[in-house]
Amino acid sequence: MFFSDIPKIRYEGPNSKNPLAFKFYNPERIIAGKPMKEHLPFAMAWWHNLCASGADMFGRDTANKAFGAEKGTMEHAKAKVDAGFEFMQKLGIEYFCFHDVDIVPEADDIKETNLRLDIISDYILAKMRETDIKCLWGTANMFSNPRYMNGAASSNSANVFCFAAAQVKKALDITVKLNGKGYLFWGGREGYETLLNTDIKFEQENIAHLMQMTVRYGRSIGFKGDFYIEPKPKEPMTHQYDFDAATAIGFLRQYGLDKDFKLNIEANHATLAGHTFQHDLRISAINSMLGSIDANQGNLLLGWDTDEFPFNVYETTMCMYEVLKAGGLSGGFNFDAKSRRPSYTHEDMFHSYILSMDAFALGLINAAAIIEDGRIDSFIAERYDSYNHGIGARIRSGEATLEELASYAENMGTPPLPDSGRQEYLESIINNILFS
Ligand code: XLS
Ligand code: CA
Ligand code: CA
Repeated sequence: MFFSDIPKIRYEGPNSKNPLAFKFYNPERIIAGKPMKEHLPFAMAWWHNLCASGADMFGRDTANKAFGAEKGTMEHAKAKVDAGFEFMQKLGIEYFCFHDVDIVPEADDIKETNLRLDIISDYILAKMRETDIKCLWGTANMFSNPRYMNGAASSNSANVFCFAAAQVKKALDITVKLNGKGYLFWGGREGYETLLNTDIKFEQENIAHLMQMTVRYGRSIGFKGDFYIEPKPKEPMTHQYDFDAATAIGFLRQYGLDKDFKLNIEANHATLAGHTFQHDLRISAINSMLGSIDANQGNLLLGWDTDEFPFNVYETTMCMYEVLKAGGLSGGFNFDAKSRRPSYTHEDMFHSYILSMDAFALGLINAAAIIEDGRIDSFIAERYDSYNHGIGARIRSGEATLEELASYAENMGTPPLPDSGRQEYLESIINNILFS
């Protein structure tokens, strides 16, 4: 036991003052026809929760994530599994996500790294069988090691491409062994610093080659889940190819990958792209590609990815509104978030998850209430009413011609003016629903 001073975290309701209890996340409470925990398949991100220790560009670790073992050893890798499963069980989290190098220390020789991955995945599998904890998705870290400085599949070096392929193959093997629901590509280094040394078309074709090979291999070993792309516009590279949801969808369609891939949308990446979180969720959903979510929030005062634990209930509300409208996620809500550097104790790890599981529970409750209330949805429906009949219906059916519309406009008499957008009225409805 690594967290012996932390009890099992239970729902105590909004009046509880117990810092180690949920105030809003009540897993069994029925919302919109099913229990909260089914709407909210939460996942623990192995890297932030069990590995990241608070180091930043200017300072060393503040948190102790040794879990009683020497870092960089297989004993430490196992201790992280033990700590992670204890952590998830105490919070009632049913899924985890991992990179290959989160779960074992990478060796100089890839064959040795792969042996370590075999050992640790056996160990994880045994823990999964003792509990009801499952794997949401796995991925290969193709951005930390210096060999990936120019990208992985987009690298100028064919040998680096092969190394990336080897890592993807093994990470996918392990994901399949752990019965993961998805396999993720986040192209952190798949981008460029300057066009003076870059052939974008060549690089994008190579990224597609790796993904196509991965789909073929994955299906050949029986992987039935979704592949995911996680868009991010920049950081670490100046420009990343999977800029946002719309860009990633265009890429997937161009290379025939859209049937096998969905998107994993991260809140902080959407805001870095100059969008709201809700925007990228909506773009994914209307293209039937909303797969999974990396649940966090950014700091809009900063220009980089801060991976904060979500706290902003307006954001979680609009996120859950999109998720409910999309009929739920085939993936889950992975807390790709880290406690702030000065929040360095083990207790802070629990406070962070309690904060955000409650924030998403509130988001779910609010979103269901917005839909139930109906004023927003009926406003939107009425806003487009001019397309339900007459000339509007002809435009929608695709029957209208440009000449017909031009002559219609010429004979209109009074020049047209659309109805008010009523944004402030609609925002007041949201507050009315949230705070009554
Ligand atoms: C980094 C990304 C990364 C992916 C997984 O910004 O969020 O953590 O989710 O590689
Ligand atoms: Ca992420
Ligand atoms: Ca991130």
